[in-house]
Amino acid sequence: MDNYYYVTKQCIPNAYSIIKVTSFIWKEYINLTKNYSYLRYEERDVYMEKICVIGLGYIGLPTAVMLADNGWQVMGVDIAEDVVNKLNRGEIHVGEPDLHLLAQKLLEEKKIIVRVVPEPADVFIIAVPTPKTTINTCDMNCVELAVKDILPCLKQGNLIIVESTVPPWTCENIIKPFLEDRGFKVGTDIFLAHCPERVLPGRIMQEIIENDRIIGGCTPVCAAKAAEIYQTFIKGEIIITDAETAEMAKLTENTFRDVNIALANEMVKICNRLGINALKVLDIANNHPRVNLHMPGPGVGGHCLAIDPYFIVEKAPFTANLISTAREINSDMPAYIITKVRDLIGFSPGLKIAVLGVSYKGNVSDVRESPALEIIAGLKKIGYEVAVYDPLVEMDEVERSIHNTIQGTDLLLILSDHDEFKYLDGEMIGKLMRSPIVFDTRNIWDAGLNQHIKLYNLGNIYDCKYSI
Ligand code: SAJ
Repeated sequence: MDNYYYVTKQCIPNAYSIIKVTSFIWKEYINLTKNYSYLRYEERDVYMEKICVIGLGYIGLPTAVMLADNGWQVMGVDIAEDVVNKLNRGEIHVGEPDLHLLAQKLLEEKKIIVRVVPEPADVFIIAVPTPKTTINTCDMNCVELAVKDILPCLKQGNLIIVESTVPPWTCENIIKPFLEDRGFKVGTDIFLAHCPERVLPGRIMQEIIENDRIIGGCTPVCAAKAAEIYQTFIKGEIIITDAETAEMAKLTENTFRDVNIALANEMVKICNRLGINALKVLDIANNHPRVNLHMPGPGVGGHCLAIDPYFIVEKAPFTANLISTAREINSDMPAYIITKVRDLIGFSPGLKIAVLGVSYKGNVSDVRESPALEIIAGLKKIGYEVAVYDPLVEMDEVERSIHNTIQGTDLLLILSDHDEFKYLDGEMIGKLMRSPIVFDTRNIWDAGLNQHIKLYNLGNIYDCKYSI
């Protein structure tokens, strides 16, 4: 940047001053706005009344609920008719603690109206999924469709907020030109901001209020307008920046976590080779005040960590080496677990495995990108008989009884860290299983006094050859 200023200063003295002044205004603007205090609904800009939330999934529905609960008139839109019909019947399809009752109440009171097609509003919040494509790039279809869908409703003064996770420069280089091609000047006619969601599934209803919020405006005015919306329900700090910084910051947060978990998973592989207990190593290393290693596990799933880092790689494929490698390490974990299962019990026809947990992590019902799915499929492919239990997941192959799942099996494989699995009755396991071997990939269970159960985890798995 210094070089840029220097070159600019030498060549075009006026341009240099303009850049400096603009940067000063931006910095001052940030200082002015970052200390926003909680703004009550009545204190808001009166011309903004109605908010249309596009996409009523894990993020859109809780956002619509929070806004409606804080006085906004909310219209929720989803292209999936069954979602709209369910919500109109008061059935809440998102399994998130503390969401159901509040959502039902607001729907009943018509404070949230649900539709398939958007209608004119003052603010449009886009919270649709951005999955990855088969070549690991961001699939922008839903975002593009959402922007196209709101076009007929747009009018001067509208604010569009993108909450969906997107690659850097999406607002500036894709959405803004799209709107400007239709005659709206962003920053004067219409306002555009990226305000990424940062909430943890399982704690969405708390974190949506308490977490600090990044507001990335295409212009400072866009950011200010977006901040005004979030101030009505957010108690955390509002961090104002530009759209591309917000986009990149969001991706960086999830990438940090993915890379950290990859290091822990790689430590497991290395320690297992060296005959050292990786879990003890990580625990001791974390005792250092400046070390915070995450937990190793059967793989990284969900719709965020397993996907978002690719959006950085997509933009800088030859530079994002560490990020790509971390993704490879984490994506390889299901295969590693399958190999360890084979090491543990060998293979012969008729061997039975009970899998506990299908969701991508504990206490959620979400199975998107769940490593458990890959592990279950891989075990079946080898020829093991696999029975699956998950108290939170409704799928055809998921048993409803834990007893039936465990009965007569040769290995109990824990893949999700649900609270229910932390308190499994060792005596019951010992009695029900044909050979009582437990492989706890989440390190959540303790066999206690049940000495006859062979318990393995990612720490002592090096010691596992042919336990049967
Ligand atoms: N996992 C490990 N080891 C760990 C932590 C997690 O293997 O130490 C695994 C989990 O089992 C799971 C995956 O990683 O399979 C992701 O789980 P998570 O709890 O780390 O994250 P998500 O995907 O549920 O939510 C993340 C959060 N991001 C951060 O904490 C930086 C959340 O705040 C984001 O809003 C969310 O992604 C999102 O929507 O982007």
